[in-house]
Parts: sequence; C-alpha cells; structure tokens
Amino acid sequence: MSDSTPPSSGQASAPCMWMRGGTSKGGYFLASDLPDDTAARDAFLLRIMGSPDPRQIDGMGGADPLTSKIAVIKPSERDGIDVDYLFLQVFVDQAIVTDAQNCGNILAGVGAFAIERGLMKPQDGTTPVTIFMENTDQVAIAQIPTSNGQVIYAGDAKIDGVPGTASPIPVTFKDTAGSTCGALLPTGNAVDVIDGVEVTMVDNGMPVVVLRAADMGITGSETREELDAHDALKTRLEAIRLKAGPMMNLGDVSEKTVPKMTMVSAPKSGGAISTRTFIPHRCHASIGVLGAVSVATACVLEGSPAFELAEVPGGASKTMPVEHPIGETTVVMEMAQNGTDIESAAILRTTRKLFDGEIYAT
Ligand code: NQM
Repeated sequence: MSDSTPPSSGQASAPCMWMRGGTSKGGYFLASDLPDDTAARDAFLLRIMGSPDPRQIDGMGGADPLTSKIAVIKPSERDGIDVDYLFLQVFVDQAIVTDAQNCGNILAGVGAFAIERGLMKPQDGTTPVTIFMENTDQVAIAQIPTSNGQVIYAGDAKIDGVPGTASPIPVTFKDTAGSTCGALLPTGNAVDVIDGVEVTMVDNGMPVVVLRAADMGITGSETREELDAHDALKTRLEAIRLKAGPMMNLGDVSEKTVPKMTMVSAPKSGGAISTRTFIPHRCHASIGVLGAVSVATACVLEGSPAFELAEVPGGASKTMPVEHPIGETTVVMEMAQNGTDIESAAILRTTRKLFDGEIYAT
C-alpha cells in the first residue's frame, strides 16, 4: 500500500446512480446505502472515485473537480421539505472529502434521483421537489418534469457547457445570503483591499471573492486551459484567497474548496458580466450555479468591482446572463421592495441519468 492509498472503508459496495447534474457529474446515493461513520464513508468515496490520483484511473472520477462529486440524499423530517441533500466534493489528487461547500449543479439531479428511488411520488406534468441543502442549511425548489410515474429526461432545454438538449429543470433559491459565511458581506463591506487588489467578498449561496480580471493582469477572455497554465496568476490568486478565508469567517481555507475566485470583466456577448472562476485551484469550465448567483449579486452592489463593469437591467426582476469560458449561465434575480435586497434567485438546469447499479470499493 502506498502512502497515498486511502484507508479501507470496510464496505465493499453500494447501490449508486451516476448522473450529470447541470455542468457537473457524480455519484448519487441514498444516505442509508453509505456507511454511517464519516471516516468510513469518506474512505469508501475516495476508493470509488479513484482518489487520490490526478488521473483517477482506478475509479469513476473524471480527473476534474467538476466530475468528482457526490450527492447523499434522504427523506426529510423537516416541515415542508421533501428531501435532505448533502453535497460532498472528493478531491482528485488529495485524500480529502469535504462538505465545506454546496453545489447547485449536482443539485439539479437530486429531485430526479429522489423520484427514481421512490422518495417522492411523481405528479403528472411537473413534480416540485423541495430540497434542504445540508451544507448550507438552505432550501431550493426544483421543478422536475414527470409523466406516467416517471422522470422525463429528454426535452428541448439547452444549457451552455452541455451538448444537446434535455428536459428543463428550473431551480429556485431563497434566503441564500450568508449561506456559509453568516452574512451576504462577511466583512460588512462591498469592497475590501487584499494584496493591493480591490475585492468583493460575497456569499449568496457560495462564498466568492470577486475581483477585476484587469487587476490580475488578464483580459478575462482567456480560455480555461490558458488560465490553468498561468502559474504566476494562480499563485497570486491563492495568496489573496488564503487571506480572504479568515476575513469571510471561513477560517484556514488551505484545504477547503471555498471561497471561489471570480475575475470579472465587462460583458463581451450581450450578458451582464464576463467571468473566469477558479474553484479554487483549477479554472472552472463555466461557472458554478450558486457561484453565478453570488457574482450576479456582486453586480448589483454599489462599490463592488463588478458593479462598475456590469450591465444590470432595471426593474425588480433582473435577468442576468453571467458569461463564462463556454457561454453563459443566466440568473434571474427577484429584488425585494427596498430595491437593494435580493428576495430569490432562479436558474435553469438539466440533468441526465447515466447508470444505476452497484458500485464497488473492493
Ligand atoms: O456554485 C463547482 C459546479 C460547482 C459548484 C465549484 C456549483 C455552484 O459547477 O453551485 O455548482 O464551484 O466547485 O458544479
């Protein structure tokens, strides 16, 4: 056994469904099918993903943080909630499984999975699934297309970053402010300065540090590959991130995947803002769902580096396409009556069932 081999979980296999959720992909489990003990559960998940290994060759992970993800789902005992969803990020090249962040993309598959596993009775037309997100103690409502007792996966909705089309799954978030940091603006300021760079530290569902691409010496039009190869940029971003962590009430973030680092520039193709996001050590192929909600929020915060670059529509309902390396993710924000607070945010996702079977950790 090499030093990097994770400990054995004791559990040899478990029922599992592999799904694409939005622009991410991962394993979906009923909580009752995984070990109760957290250390044993994490060892099992590392083993099935093939972590730690940059290629994840001995497991199901796709050698990318976006395809090394897990959803753990159970019937909820909370009033008005259908299911509880715990998101776990399995690191690719380190023996770490963390619940320190949420994931709005993997969330897109949770309602369908709950129906597939019989936790929810499907309705005719659309089945609303109310989901408690355990990572952040917040609620999302996903509208799942269903007919004749089954989830309908095929449809004509298109999201950037996924080829083809699938059934639309609108997801609405309420009360996401301060999901992990305790406040929308954990420092109390719309702008702070770290290492000489103006940043907005914001948490509207995902802790994100928003900063100008130009201040980091890039145009904001670079590809994911170009930015992943930019070592000097990554070193500077990580230095800022490590300082931002404690300021955002996240403590030492050296082994955490939050905060995300989003560099913004003026929109290039008619959207509200253009983004390049590190999650945090690789550049995101697009942008996370809740990450996009936090960035859209920064765009309406006067004083934020994003505010002056963004094209924000007027009115109480704001449709804001957040541009990213392979297209855009549109956030629809409903503003509260005071005109500055955000009442809810909605986003369109799709999902796909890829396999259902038994996964082995042997
Ligand atoms: O921000 C990746 C993703 C995510 C997270 C990441 C996400 C979200 O695209 O809600 O979806 O930021 O690590 O799956």
